[in-house]
Parts: sequence; C-alpha cells; structure tokens
Amino acid sequence: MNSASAVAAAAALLVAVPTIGLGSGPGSGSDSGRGSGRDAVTVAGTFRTRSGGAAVTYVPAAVPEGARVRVEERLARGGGTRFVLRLQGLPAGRTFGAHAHRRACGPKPDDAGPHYQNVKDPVQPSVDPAYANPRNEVWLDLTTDAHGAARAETTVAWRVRPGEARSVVLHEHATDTRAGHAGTAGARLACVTVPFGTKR
Ligand SMILES: [Cu+2]
Repeated sequence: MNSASAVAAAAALLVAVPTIGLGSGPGSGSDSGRGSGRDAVTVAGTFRTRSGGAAVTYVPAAVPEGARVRVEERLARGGGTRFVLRLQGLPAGRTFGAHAHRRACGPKPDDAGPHYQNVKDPVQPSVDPAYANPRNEVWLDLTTDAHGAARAETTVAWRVRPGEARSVVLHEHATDTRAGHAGTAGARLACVTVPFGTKR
C-alpha cells in the first residue's frame, strides 16, 4: 500500500468505527480503537509486545503489556492543533518523554523514525533547540500518578501535514532541551500508531 492509500484507508476507518475510550477497567474496550469527532482524530489501544495492534511495547518492564493509551488530536481555532495523551496501567511515579514521530510503529523501536517537525531542521538528526522544541514538534512528556495513570496535553500553532506524523513514542526519561541534545529522551520504550493530520 502506498502512503496515499494508507491515509485514505485510515480516514475510512475513522469514519466507520466509533471512538473507543479507555473504559472503566481491564477487559473494557477492544485491543485498539480509532474514532473521530468532526474535527478530531482519536486512537485508543492496549500495549502488546507484538505490533499487530495500534500500541506496541518494546520494554514491558517499563510499559507493561495490558497498559492502555489514548491519543487525541483536535483542531483548535485559528489554525492550531491540540494533542492529548493519556496512559493507564503503568508503573506509579514514573516520568516518560513522549513525542509525535514521523512513521507508524513497527516491530523495532526505530521504525517510528524521527520526530515530526513543523519546520524541518536541515540538519538531521535534529538536536538544535531552534527546531527541536515543543513549539515546532509535539512533546507530550508525562509522569504517572500513584495509580499508574498520566495525562499530558500540548497545543501548537500549526496543523500536521497529512501522512507525515504517524505515531507517538514513549521514551525512558523527560525530553532534553539543551543544544546538541534537544528532543532526545533516551530509549524508545513503546509506541502507538496515530493517523495525525487526517482531519481538515
Ligand atoms: Cu521521540
């Protein structure tokens, strides 16, 4: 499937399948769900070590199988975009870096590719704070509470180019902002595939 038809297929799914939320506990909802409001993309999934569903964990000690994730992209007034990331069922009191990446999740952590950038850094990998910052990328770092749940949100002033941001990756620590390290957050622990930019 080429990327254009992949986007079309994702858009068709968004129309056909109602939103599935995190639900009230284990067993609620399906392995993964995609849904939409008029102006929102929503993906809910359960982390598994195999990558068949929307959400995959590469390090189950940090992001256990059965933990749940929900990502929402909502068009904001004035051309901006709001993103929300929710997690459930993770270890308590743990901080994760989290960002939108350019490619879908795959069997290997690096399959998700680099970070999505509104203005692309001509130098890759991008570790220049002029480009690798939370206004030019989608950063959703979070820390779990005593129950292992967490929520983060961020709003940027732009819209995602369709098909160019396809996932959210959870990393092992908070995102670095220093020159030469900006945007890095350690190993990739888990990933959820999200068809960002498919709402207009
Ligand atoms: Cu990342």
